[in-house]
Amino acid sequence: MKLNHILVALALGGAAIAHAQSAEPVDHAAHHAQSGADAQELLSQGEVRKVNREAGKVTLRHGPLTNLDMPAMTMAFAAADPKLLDGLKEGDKVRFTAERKDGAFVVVAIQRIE
Ligand SMILES: [Cu+2]
Repeated sequence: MKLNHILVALALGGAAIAHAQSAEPVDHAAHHAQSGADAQELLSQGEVRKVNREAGKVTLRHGPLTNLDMPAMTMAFAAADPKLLDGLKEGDKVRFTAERKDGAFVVVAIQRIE
């Protein structure tokens, strides 16, 4: 009887820990589902040179973009969603994914590197 109580307590404790650990990644996944990409899809690295929230554009100094066959350079990208620019400022190091859409280069996901 006593042993059963301990096992129940362990099971409940274990469940609580599992739940606590799963809570953040679930939120994280939901957040990124909106931007259409998760961290593993952030293909490129760069540095924010300018953020133009009114125009929904960000200027990035980026390394080679292998998916776009583009060498390293500094250029402006349109943001697929203006919310992607939230919290970004000049000088931030970022990982991002850019795609070509209708002839324009668009950032579809971007994340600051801490
Ligand atoms: Cu470029």
